[in-house]
Amino acid sequence: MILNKYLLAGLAVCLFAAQAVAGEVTISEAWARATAPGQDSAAVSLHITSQKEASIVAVSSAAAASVEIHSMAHENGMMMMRAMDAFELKAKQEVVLGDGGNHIMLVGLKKPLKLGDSVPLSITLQFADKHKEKIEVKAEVRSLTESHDAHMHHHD
Ligand SMILES: [Cu+2]
Repeated sequence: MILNKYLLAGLAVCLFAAQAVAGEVTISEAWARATAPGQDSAAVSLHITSQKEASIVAVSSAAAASVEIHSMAHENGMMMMRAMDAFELKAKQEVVLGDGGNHIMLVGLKKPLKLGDSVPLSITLQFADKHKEKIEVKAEVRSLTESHDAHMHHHD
């Protein structure tokens, strides 16, 4: 049956969607932690490398009402998170988002993130010459106890 064939082709694409390459930009190791009951926001970790200087100007996801890029900074002895309008990427330098530092935040999750789910993200980059590129990536949902980054998220 033709329909089945298309569905299978779709699945095969998803298997390696955790790594996305669009022209000059490589994104890998995209993942999010499964949410705890009542949690309606979640951080997404990923590695991103751009061959040219660029900035992340927008992130969206069908899984959340909005997606923000958060910076982390120590202020008056407290760890503060702040939404950024754009996140700069230097040429050929891998940036790790989420590792207890700057991260992508899904705000207003439409449903809890469960182990084994994948979260679609669409990341828009703008280059120095003003051209924009949109990259689709799927973040794999790992278990709640995944200890990749130790910091806890407290919004509000
Ligand atoms: Cu955050």
